[in-house]
Amino acid sequence: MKTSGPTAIRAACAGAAGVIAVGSALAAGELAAVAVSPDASPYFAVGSAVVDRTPDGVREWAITTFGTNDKAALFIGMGVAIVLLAVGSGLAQWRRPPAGSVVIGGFAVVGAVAALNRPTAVWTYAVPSVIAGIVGIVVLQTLVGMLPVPHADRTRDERDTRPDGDVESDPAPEDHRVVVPRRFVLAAGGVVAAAAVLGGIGRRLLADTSRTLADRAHLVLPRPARPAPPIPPGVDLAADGASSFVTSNADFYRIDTALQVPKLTTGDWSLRIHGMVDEEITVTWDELVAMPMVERLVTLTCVSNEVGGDLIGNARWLGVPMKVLLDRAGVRPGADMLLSTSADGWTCGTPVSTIIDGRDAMLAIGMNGEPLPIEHGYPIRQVIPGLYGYVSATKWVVDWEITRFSESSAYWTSRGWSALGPIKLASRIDRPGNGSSRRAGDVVVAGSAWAQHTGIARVEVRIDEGPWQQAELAVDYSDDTWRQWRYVWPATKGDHTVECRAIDKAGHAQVEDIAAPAPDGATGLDGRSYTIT
Ligand SMILES: Nc1nc2c(c(=O)[nH]1)N[C@H]1C(S)=C(S)[C@@H](COP(=O)(O)O)O[C@H]1N2
Ligand SMILES: [Mo]
Repeated sequence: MKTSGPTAIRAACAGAAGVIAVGSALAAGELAAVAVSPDASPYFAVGSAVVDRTPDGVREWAITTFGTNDKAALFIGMGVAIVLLAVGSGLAQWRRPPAGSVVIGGFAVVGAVAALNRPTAVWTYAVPSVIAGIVGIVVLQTLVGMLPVPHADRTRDERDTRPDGDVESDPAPEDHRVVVPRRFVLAAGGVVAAAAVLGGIGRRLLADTSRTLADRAHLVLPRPARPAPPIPPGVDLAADGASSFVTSNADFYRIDTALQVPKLTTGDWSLRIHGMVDEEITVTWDELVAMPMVERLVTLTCVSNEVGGDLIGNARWLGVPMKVLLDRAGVRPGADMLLSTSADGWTCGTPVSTIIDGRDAMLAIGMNGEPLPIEHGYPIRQVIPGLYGYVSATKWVVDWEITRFSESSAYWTSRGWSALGPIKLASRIDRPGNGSSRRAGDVVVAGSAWAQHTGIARVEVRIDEGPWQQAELAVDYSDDTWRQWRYVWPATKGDHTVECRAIDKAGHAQVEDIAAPAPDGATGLDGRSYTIT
């Protein structure tokens, strides 16, 4: 049919109008959020709601598949979903007005509800979504209103012969000649340009970390009253292919629920300690940095780390023992949980016993000789040897409530993860990489093993599920850090598998049965396949 061409083109324009309308709505939402809070941005509020509500299976799949790129994957996924819905709203508005406006209004409601559900929300968090909805609907109605209605391109003959004699409104005269009105193209282009500029300004202001970075650049870390023991030679087997003993800040894994990083300064920061305490106190930055500092190397691990995974890192932390602050407030008898809260509302429940039992549980302000990087918790975070990050390592920490496990739960524990999260004994092969091929002869296999706060006593390796053989251990640094190992394998031609297991200083061997990370950490042996030629 000769009229299908113009109809298809106009449908495409309606779809584009939907995308432009939704894009302008998002741009308006970003700009409006500048006046409220980054967490009030409709886009990020919905993203955070998705993060908070993702079912466990999906989350594990996402972390396994995308690792520390899980946030990028979420943004791409949301982008695709939004574009599809936006095209749909444009087409709906064109075919059956005001259906598309209803869809955009629905988006705005979802945004507002998501924003109001942020832990830090006040009622004004809804405002950016409302503004976004209004802008989106106005743009959609304006642009789609400029397109000839779906049936306007039928010829007069076709319309005259319709049996019910229903006569559609006459299209404007220029519509007979022009498939897409010029003013639609002009208006669409204008809106795109305005949305790109204003939305871009909004996004840049929301993501602006310059105040925090300037504060960080001026921060001079105090000297530790108790420095970390020096690292003796033989601790690092990086030359053999094991992960380097100290992980640089740039290489340190990052895991958190923060789609937008909290942007605090030392001046903004204070820590309120309340709940089951003798005296409620608030600690300011100046008070904190006047306290004696300790420096320790501690290996952090994420509970989501798969067997053989890389959600682990070892850094030199500088900070104040958490016990010092608990003692100032005075923990009342019966309290067994420290519920810590981050500036963005994330929560974490830690056994009080692990803070007062003498281990180096600290409120850290330094990481590898620098102030904490923003994404690792600037200006301050918790580090507790022996516990997975989700029950110990609160970044951007601003609030401590002393409470009881029987009365409170935290972010991950209310999503099915275990209340207690001691790190499980584990080991990993770092080199050679899986699937490598090597010449027959001596092949050096190197890796790491960890059992934080217990320590690694032995690592063993087996070839093709044969007998376990002793690996050589690196010099022991401390029970709170990982320990590297190497094994010189007299490799013969053919395809082989190599597996490792660790034995801790309490005499326990690594659990070989395979368990997924949820609810309290993965178990199983790490193995690699090699081809020897
Ligand atoms: N505020 C905040 N702190 C947090 C988290 C979070 O989501 N928000 N995640 C925890 C988890 S699960 C881990 S494993 C560690 C990771 O710390 P890193 O990103 O510095 O490696 O941070 C912990 N602290
Ligand atoms: Mo984690």
